[in-house]
Amino acid sequence: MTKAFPAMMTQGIDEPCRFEGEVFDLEVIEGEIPPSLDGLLVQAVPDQTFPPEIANLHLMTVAAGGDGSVRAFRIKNGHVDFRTRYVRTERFLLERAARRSLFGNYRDPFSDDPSVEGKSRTTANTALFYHGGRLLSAKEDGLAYEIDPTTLETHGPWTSDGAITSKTFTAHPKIDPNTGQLFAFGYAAKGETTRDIAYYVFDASGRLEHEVWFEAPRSAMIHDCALTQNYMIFPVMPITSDMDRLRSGGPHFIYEADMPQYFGIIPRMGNADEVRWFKAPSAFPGHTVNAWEEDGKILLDLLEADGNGFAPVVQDSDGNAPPPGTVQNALVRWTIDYHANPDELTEAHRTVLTPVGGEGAHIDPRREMQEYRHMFVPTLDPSKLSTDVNGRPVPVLFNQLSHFDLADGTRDDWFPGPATTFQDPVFVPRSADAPEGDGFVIALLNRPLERRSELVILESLNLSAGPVARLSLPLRMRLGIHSTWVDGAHVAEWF
Ligand code: V55
Ligand code: FE
Repeated sequence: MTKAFPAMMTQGIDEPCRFEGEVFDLEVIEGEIPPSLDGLLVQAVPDQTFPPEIANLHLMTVAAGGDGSVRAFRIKNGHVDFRTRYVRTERFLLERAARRSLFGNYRDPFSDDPSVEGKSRTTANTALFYHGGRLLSAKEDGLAYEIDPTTLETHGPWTSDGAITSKTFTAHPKIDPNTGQLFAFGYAAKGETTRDIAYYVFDASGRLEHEVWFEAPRSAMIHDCALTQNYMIFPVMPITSDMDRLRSGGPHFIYEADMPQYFGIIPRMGNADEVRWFKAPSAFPGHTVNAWEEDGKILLDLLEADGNGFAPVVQDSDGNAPPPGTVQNALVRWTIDYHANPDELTEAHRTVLTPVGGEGAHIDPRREMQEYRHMFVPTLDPSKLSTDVNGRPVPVLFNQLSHFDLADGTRDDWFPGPATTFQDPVFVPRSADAPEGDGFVIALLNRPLERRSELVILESLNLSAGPVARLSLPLRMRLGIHSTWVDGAHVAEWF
């Protein structure tokens, strides 16, 4: 590599890691790894391989554009082994062959080197999911890539035997725990900034069962979705894309404060003419938390922010973003009657369950598609921010792990001390028949001032007691995106 990374990409602990390899038997520095834990914690990490060679590097490129790297922790018999390896996307292989960056800004083909025109731009860097015996890593701008859960080798893009013709595939599909079916979609399915949505249902083995193409009301991000017994729901976010803006060097997404919130709803096996678009007062939907049906009505729980939830990496059309700490979010419940409600939903259809101040909630997977009680989510307590020796703020995303008991209306937080920031945790039930929410929360904890990372394991229903095990990692773990737990039944012994 003959160039240095730009300053925007070398800010402390989050500078590119660029490392592939393994660490056998991680060091336990406190407590004991629960011996019953058996599985694989996998995380998708954007990790730029080569310095971008473009003039106007966007913040979204820095935060979310990097090559997908898979981090995996194999936990079994009271030990943890670690591996990390890049996804061999088409893009990764092209850049590696050239020994330099060929792709430019986030979802902006106009900023690429002409030699890669028409090549797949996806980095598969956002989330992993396990379905039909396959571990898949996805970013919503391209197809998902299949990864070997032991070696982390890449088997190539997953097309379901050629059946997936959408150019894109969500990083957040949903699996019906009862049938094993996979419900997925791609937005911008006919190419960047198109309004086309491809909706797919796959059987438990990954064979295509149902496919519907329809159009969204706007060309905007649809990052997540929700599944009930009878419906699939698509919350549209108020960050829009536009081909002319992209062509003239602008960012892929801008935030539109006055855009309504839309929920697209299709019956599971429905057709394009059965899609209903419900319009709701302006808000910024984050990740969904759960959804189910009661008395024929859809109950949709999601995190919702009252402003630009992607600030500062996404800005409004004037280039502005609200200062940190000014956008609030909450767990809200929408109650929607697909048959009886008018197209315009109101506050009457929405209940605020609790303020949250965090993102990326996890529930007990055994409660998906039904009423649930426990939610685990990393949160930020803004009164506990730190400065370094020069008085500069320590960059912290989430400084607590929080458990919300929705039945009691209580919360339990673990604050690990000053200048610490959590990555996306997982929840693991203690056993197949343990009560809801009883198990472990496992998370990476970064210490930016020390450029060090730890893996912490906590009792899920007693987070404030602190970890039952703390492991020290000999490598810096730059901020990744989503973590997923794969049960040990699906993962071979590594060693
Ligand atoms: C997100 C992350 C992405 C992306 C779109 O966390 C949304 C949200 C890492 O890439 O492409
Ligand atoms: Fe996400």
